[in-house]
Amino acid sequence: MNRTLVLIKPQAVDRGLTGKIVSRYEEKGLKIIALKMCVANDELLAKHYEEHVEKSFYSELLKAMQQGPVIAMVLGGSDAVTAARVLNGATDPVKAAPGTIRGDFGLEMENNVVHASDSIQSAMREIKLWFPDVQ
Ligand code: 3AN
Repeated sequence: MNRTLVLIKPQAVDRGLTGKIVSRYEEKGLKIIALKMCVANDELLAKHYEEHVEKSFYSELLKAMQQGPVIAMVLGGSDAVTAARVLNGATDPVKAAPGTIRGDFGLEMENNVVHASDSIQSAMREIKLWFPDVQ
């Protein structure tokens, strides 16, 4: 049993996909431990994407992540980190397999629908950033 941080990105929220996407995780068996809707500020995103801050695509990523509210969730379950990554599919939605969230709902790298922590360590770090009050 572990926990992971999932974000539904602003463009997907704007497209009205929140319910469908949340259902994918719930139907898999992952439990929602915390959930909120918020507009992420520069500081939070710089910490969240610390490995990307210096990269050429960061300003586009920042713009995409701030074009509206995100849905942030803590999901828990048996190997939740891996389960959420597999449900999400490959980072590039064009290459993501059909049946995955990105494969079914995304077309552009900058708007790849969802985020999920890539390791248990990242999950612990990201959950603290987005949900400082969740134990
Ligand atoms: P993942 O979200 O699958 O772990 P990361 O951590 O490599 O992928 O990338 C974080 C986010 O940065 C992606 N979700 C995507 O929106 C964006 N991104 C990554 N690589 C690129 C790229 N080459 N061009 C544009 N955006 C990118």
